[in-house]
Order: sequence, then structure tokens, then C-alpha cells
Amino acid sequence: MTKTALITGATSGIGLATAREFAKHGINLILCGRRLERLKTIQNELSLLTDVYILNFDVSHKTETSKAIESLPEDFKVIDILINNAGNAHGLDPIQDGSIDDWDAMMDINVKGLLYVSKAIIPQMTERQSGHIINIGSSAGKEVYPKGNVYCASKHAVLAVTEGMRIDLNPFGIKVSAINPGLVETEFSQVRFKGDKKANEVYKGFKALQAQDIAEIIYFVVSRPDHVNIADMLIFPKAQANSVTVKKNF
Ligand code: NDP
Ligand code: 8X3
Repeated sequence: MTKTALITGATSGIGLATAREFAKHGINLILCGRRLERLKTIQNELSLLTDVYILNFDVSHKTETSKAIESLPEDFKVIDILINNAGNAHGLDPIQDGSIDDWDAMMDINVKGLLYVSKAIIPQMTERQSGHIINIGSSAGKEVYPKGNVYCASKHAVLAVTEGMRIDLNPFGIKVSAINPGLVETEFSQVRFKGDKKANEVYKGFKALQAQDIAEIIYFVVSRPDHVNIADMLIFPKAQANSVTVKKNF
């Protein structure tokens, strides 16, 4: 039977690459994001391969999120796979200099947004006693790095929520997986540095992971036999050993 996946943050980076990978494999898609024009363009592209519905909302707004998911038409109401991917970093500052607005944004989007989307979708999964939730954490969810403070905290929270979900949803036969990438070359650093040219330096001098690398891993995770759950994966580019050790220019 054809499956349907809802992907948050499908307008760029890992979410967009995952949408393209899933479309190639005939998975129906509900693509979410705040940038409507991008969603429409991606819908046009991927509709050639699979059925695509778009939902334009901000995951950090709880009523907007629940209304958007409630508004899904009959053909897209059953969600087999949820990819909680929307997220970002805002700023890279020592804790004493950090901006409260940046902290709010990271907690509201990366943690609360993931919870709001999950809250709207889990009941149908528990009722059907099936489903697969994949939360995109980060190596920053396993290890704190200098100036990463609140972003790392948000991703540690994602990992804790993921583990909690896996325990609580276990009686319902719902699989829950954490995908934790290291450095992936996407719009992530443009957002973190608010367009500052520092963003261009982050992936220089080594081959960073590409969004497609993570998308292929996510497809691998969702395409295992029903009895197999890949609980947690940590993925680095070859040049990266941990959050602070990146071998450049070799
Ligand atoms: P991008 O900036 O390329 O993509 C982020 C996506 O999230 C966009 O589609 C954006 O869409 C969406 N998004 C952001 N804020 C909101 C919001 N408030 N409501 C709805 N959607 C939102 O970055 P990545 O692809 O790299 O990031 C995807 C995930 O991967 C994030 O959770 C990130 O923390 C994680 N990650 C990234 C790594 C990296 O090195 N790049 C490494 C490890 C994890 P729009 O702006 O249209 O709303
Ligand atoms: C993104 C990876 O190291 O830039 O989560 O925080 S890192």
C-alpha cells in the first residue's frame, strides 16, 4: 500500500532532499513550511512522481499547527510517516552574550514546534496502532560545543523527547527514530548567522555532508522491514570526529 509522509521544513535542506527521495520511491507527501512560494514550486516538481499536498504554517504557533493538520483533505488524512525536521539555530554566542529572542526562537521551533506537530498526528497513529516518527536531532543533541549552549540544549531536548516517545508509543507498535547529523551544508548557517558572510566559512576546507546524504539515510530507515526500528543514528562527514574536531584541507 502506498504510504503518506508528512515532512516539516520541506522548503530547503534536509527536508527538501527527503521529499525528493521519498517522491522517487512513490511515497505520497504532505510538505510543510512557512515559505509558500517554495512549497508551490516543490509541489509542481514532485507531483510528476507522486501525490503532493502542501501545508503552509509556522510550527511554533500551536493553533496554526493544529488547524493546518486538521485541514488535510480525506486523501491525505492518514499519515504513516512523520518527519519532524523543521528547525534551525539562531546565533552562535557565549551564554553571557546570547539574545533572548534567539533563545526563544530555538526553543519554540526546535522543541515546542516538534511537540505541537507530534501532538496533532500521534492520536491517529495510536488509534491505528501503526506509524513511524523520525525526529531530526543533531550531533549537537549528544555533545555541547562552545557557544552552542541553547541550540545544543534544544537538540538535547529533541533527543530526550524522542526517547520518551519511543517508550510511550511502544505499546501501540509505533516506531520512533532519531537521526542526528553533524555538519550538513544547507541553509542552516545562513539562518544561524542571519545572512552574515561568516556563514560561507562554515563548510569551507572540507567536504561537509550534503542534504541528499541524510535523505538517503532517512529513506533507508523508513524502508526497513516492519519489525526493524533504527532507534538512533549519528552521522558525520569523514572530516568530522566530534563537534569541535574537523579536519580541514586534507
Ligand atoms: P535549512 O535551514 O535548510 O532548513 C530548515 C527548514 O525548517 C526549512 O524548510 C524551514 O522552512 C523550516 N522551518 C524553520 N523554521 C520553521 C518554522 N518556525 N515553522 C515551520 N518550518 C520552519 O536547514 P537544515 O535542512 O540543515 O535543517 C533541518 C533540520 O536539521 C533542523 O532541525 C536542523 O536543526 C537539523 N540539523 C541540521 C544540521 C546542519 O548542519 N545543517 C546538522 C544537524 C541537524 P521555512 O523557512 O520555509 O519555514
Ligand atoms: C547542526 C550541526 O554542529 O552546526 O545541528 O550544530 S552543528
